[in-house]
Amino acid sequence: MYEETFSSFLKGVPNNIKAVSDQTNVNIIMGNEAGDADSIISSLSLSYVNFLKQNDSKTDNISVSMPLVSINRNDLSLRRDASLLLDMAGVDKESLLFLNDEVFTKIARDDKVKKSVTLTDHNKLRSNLQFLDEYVVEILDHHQDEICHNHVSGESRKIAFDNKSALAGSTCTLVTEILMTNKNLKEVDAGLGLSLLGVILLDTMDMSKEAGKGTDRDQKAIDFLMKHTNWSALKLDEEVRGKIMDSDTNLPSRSSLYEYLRDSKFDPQFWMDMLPRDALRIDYKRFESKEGNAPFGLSSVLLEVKSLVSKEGFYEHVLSFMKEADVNLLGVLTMKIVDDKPQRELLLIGKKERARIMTEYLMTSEAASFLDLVKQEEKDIDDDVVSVYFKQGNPKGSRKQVAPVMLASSC
Ligand SMILES: [Mn+2]
Repeated sequence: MYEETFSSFLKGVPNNIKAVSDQTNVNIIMGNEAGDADSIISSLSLSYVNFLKQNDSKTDNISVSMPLVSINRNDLSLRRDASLLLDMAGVDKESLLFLNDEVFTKIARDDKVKKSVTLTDHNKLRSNLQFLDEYVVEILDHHQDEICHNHVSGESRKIAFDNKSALAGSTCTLVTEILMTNKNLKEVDAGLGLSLLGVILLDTMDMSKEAGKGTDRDQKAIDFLMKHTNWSALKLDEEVRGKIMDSDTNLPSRSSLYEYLRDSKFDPQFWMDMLPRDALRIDYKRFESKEGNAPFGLSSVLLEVKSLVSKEGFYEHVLSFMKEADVNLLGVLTMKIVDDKPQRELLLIGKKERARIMTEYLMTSEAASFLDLVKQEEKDIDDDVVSVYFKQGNPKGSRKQVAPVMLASSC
């Protein structure tokens, strides 16, 4: 009997970890540093899906799972979509483990603790966790392979990315695929089904053709979750139920669920009220060459450039953010939905020479041409720093496409 639900399983994790003996391996499962809904939910859900599998094969529990929310505890409230989804799934957010929790930092830093690391939604440890390299045993991702942790290979290295595009719009699709191979599974736990479905819909923009994110694999995962989840067990308050469930079928309405989550994430008031610093760090990733050279940062922001730069103290926040993040080049990728289509812009801020070389590369190189960037304006921020504003013609070019182009420029 597998009474453990997604939410009760997660609630039990801190106690499981407290109870580990010297012989037990702690499997840390974590998403990427941007810590978006996909990163958070793929880590939590993979942990539970593994638990279901382990229960089936009746192996001894020599490994305990430690799913991590890969951001600081106080930052979850900034991830509105993920936060809402966890609430709807009945997950107690307080009992989750976060990047800055001592439970994690102690285990990560203590060489005597037996441990392994599974990366979801990224395939290269963030720079300040590189010391965990030797412990990485598994990768489940849909970003371009950065060819790191090369001791992880074969079945353990699942990277759904090929030729400039992701083969799955969401890591949660890959988690669902693992669930689909579990032959003994009779139905999918309601909280798990809702969490996975919600993220896949967010990441593929409800399989929008214009956005070009969703693939056949995402479609299959969506169909599987819709059909096999025990939706009747979902405990929702009446207001939310009215918003996301179809009252005739008692199944989630895909478009309503998607819109509800999307609106929470894009809420213009939420973004307008936010400090510039928070807008930059809410969905931020740092990149560097294989040799650790030429680092740059990319922040995804759900506001137009015009509104973003009009925030009070924007450029002061940018300069101090870049200093803290230790990068002298920062790209801000903005997106706004207009008529169900993403509209994208890029604001490049950096040391004059570097920003200009990068601008030149983005405007003229073959590799960058598919992004269809058109330079609008260049402006000095101070004696050393310049900002360059572009409109981006290609609505499909998100960070997943822009980052490899900038990395390849080696400028
Ligand atoms: Mn993802």
